Amino acid sequence: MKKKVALITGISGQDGAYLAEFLLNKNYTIIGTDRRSARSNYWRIRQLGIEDKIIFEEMELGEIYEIQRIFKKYKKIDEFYNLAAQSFVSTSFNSPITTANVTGLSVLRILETIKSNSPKTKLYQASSSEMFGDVLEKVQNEKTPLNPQSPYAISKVFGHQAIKNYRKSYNLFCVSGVLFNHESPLRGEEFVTRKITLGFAKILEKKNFCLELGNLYAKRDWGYAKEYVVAMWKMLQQKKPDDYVIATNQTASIKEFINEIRRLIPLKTKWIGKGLNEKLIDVKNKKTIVKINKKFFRPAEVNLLKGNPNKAYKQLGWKAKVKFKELAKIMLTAEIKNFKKY
Ligand code: NAP
Ligand code: F7E
Repeated sequence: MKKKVALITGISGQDGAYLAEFLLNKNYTIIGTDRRSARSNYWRIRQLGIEDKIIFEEMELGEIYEIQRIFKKYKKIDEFYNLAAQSFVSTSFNSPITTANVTGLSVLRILETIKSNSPKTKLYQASSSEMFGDVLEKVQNEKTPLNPQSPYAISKVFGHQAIKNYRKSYNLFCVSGVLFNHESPLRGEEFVTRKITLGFAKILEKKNFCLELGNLYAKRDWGYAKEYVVAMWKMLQQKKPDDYVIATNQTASIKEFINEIRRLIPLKTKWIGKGLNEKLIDVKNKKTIVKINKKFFRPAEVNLLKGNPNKAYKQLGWKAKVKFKELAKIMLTAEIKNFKKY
């Protein structure tokens, strides 16, 4: 049987790396695309030991001609996973137009290219729980109304609606995975879970490091990225294209995530103070190890996310095994191991 060909945009990101690893194990040929950059950014792929197994292509998502060029070059692309995005919510407030172009409009460029050049290609779009924003239902599912609170989330809503529209209008096999936060040791250092695990590894190592954070009380439904990429693939193996929520159905605040880390480390710590003066201190020497910095607050916050993944369970047979407590352990353990290595 001929090998299936999958193209992954955003190959250098967390999900791109895990998805490539997963599909390689399923014997796919992988074309990984990224934007031109002066620096190679393949540390995740190298860490997974799969760099030699991927065909890398430069593809500027801002140019429809670039996407068409890749389709002309490869002729048969069975599955297209669109994971590239300006994915950091904070940055989207400072760069809203770039975010809308990359994260939102690119989806339309890809859809138009598939419609005209390769209508049999199946498309996965990386939608996001951020689209629920200031939530209109306590637990969010595929039918929950969207109420985005950032330029990032607005851009994702655009992509999400474009997928639905092209599926209906042109009968394309295109799906959206509405993924809730998913983390791992390969998470970017700017995202809060990784910032916390890296921060605590530094605290344990250097002793005089202080971790500065923003809003400790926002709640997220945190899962493990390695499990979430499996759901992406499953969505493209269904008879009919559809959208799915992927989540753990558990929610916890940033403070609760830190409290989980506190249970894992050999330091006696205590929360003191309130509001901007809230701190975590080392009980023994009274040093501050976590403090609040206003600069990490967002102009508009998403306070609560909790997903209902029942549809994915029933139709895809997918269920999250790793919940946030185990995730904290996986991430901290990897962080400490990395510190020892270097
Ligand atoms: P990530 O680690 O931030 O990776 C994003 C990828 O997009 C990187 O490969 C990055 O390339 C690429 N990218 C950024 N700007 C680009 C541009 N202008 N042109 C082309 N590529 C660009 O994100 P992730 O966590 O793997 O997430 C994958 C996708 O799922 C994203 O679309 C994200 O928005 C979405 N999502 C993520 C989560 C989550 O919790 N992780 C949840 C829901 C949805 P560089 O290396 O060059 O920067
Ligand atoms: O923030 C709060 C912050 O940046 C989580 C992306 O993958 O998931 C991610 O978006 C929460 C927010 O992720 C800091 O205010 C407090 O409430 O880790 P984050 P995110 O914004 O939820 C969704 C599903 C995506 O689609 C996105 O692409 O943590 N928070 N203090 C902080 N956040 C950061 N980054 N840094 C802090 O110091």
